[in-house]
Amino acid sequence: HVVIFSGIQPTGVPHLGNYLGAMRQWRRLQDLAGDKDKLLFSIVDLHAITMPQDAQALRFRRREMLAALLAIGLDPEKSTLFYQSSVMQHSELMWILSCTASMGYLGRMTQYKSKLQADNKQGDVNEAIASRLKLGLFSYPVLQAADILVHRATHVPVGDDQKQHLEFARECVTNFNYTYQKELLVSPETITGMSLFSWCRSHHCPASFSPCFYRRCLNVTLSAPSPRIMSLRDAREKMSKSATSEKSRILITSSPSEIKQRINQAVTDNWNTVTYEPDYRPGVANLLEITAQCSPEPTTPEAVADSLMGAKLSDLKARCIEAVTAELSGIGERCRELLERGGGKYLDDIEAAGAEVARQNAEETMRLVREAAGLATSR
Ligand code: AQP
Repeated sequence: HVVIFSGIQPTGVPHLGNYLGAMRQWRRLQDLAGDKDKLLFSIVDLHAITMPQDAQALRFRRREMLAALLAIGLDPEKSTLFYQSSVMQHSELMWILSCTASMGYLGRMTQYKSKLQADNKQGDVNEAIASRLKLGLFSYPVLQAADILVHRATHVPVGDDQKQHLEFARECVTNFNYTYQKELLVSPETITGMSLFSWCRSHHCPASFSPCFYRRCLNVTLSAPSPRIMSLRDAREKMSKSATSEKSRILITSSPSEIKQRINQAVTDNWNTVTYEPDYRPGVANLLEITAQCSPEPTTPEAVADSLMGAKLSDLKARCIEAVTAELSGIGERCRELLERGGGKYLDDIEAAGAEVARQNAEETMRLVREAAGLATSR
């Protein structure tokens, strides 16, 4: 059966990019999953500390992220929700995978390279950059691979920006299984329409079989493939929690007036028409993508642009505001209410229960891994 794993860093309130690129997909998969399918969603605090974090703030942000996941509709009865640092097996497997992972491959990761370039802009020489960059940032994809592999995930729904890291996780499986001569770790699929289609076929899931989880997932993922949502200030960069300008993002807890303000202030260009040309008009293309993603019926940015032929950019912005406001309606209130419920105890109890399930699941893998690697198995 299917094991779905994904994670999100507790580095601030999630934004529209996190929501459309990953979290909404998680909710849809949860709603489609059968009794035997496992869904695990982790708040990955160990990843968050690859950048400096204040301990107190991190503790708060973990809870805040849990509240956000519940507020968008994840149900702890159906999905296992837990903090990464509650399940030490993630870090243990990371070390073991590090021993067979290639430094060369890690060095080619675009996320790492973009951090190098960001530092380079400040005019430093390479040696100084290398000494300032931390090992954790370099080996981040190994921990990400461990997160997935320790739960024997078959499918990993992530945003478009994470596809390269998923490739690396598959590489870790090959290296580990080859080194220890055992088909022990499971190679995960990135969830896109096509990957589910091939999974479905290779598992002889007949097209006529209904209700079939894979076919239903396929419909969802094909009708709304994972988009990459860009910054509202500079549409060549992705929308990000940690970008300095607050105007660059829409939080999922934003009020209707905040949504309106952000979209009205979004940087576009000087042509007062609506066309979908991502290479020449990235700011307009981003608003079209957001509008398409938030439309009640599945549609594409091209179709939204066609429906606005002859209209002005202010018409596109008005359409975008309407769609986003409807999509995010109620999330902010639910989130605030959950954070306050029982003075935080409600959230802590949900996490404790999720962490216990995740620990048991991870331990099943780790027993086999320790055995295969000749490590101590008594715990
Ligand atoms: N702009 C985006 N468009 C689509 N998907 C996105 N994701 C992130 N940004 C976009 C997806 O959200 C999931 C969780 O991301 P994360 O918090 O674990 O890390 P991130 O990708 O580094 O996200 P941020 O918002 O940019 O956080 P910071 O600023 O803390 O680094 C992932 O599946 C990601 O693909």
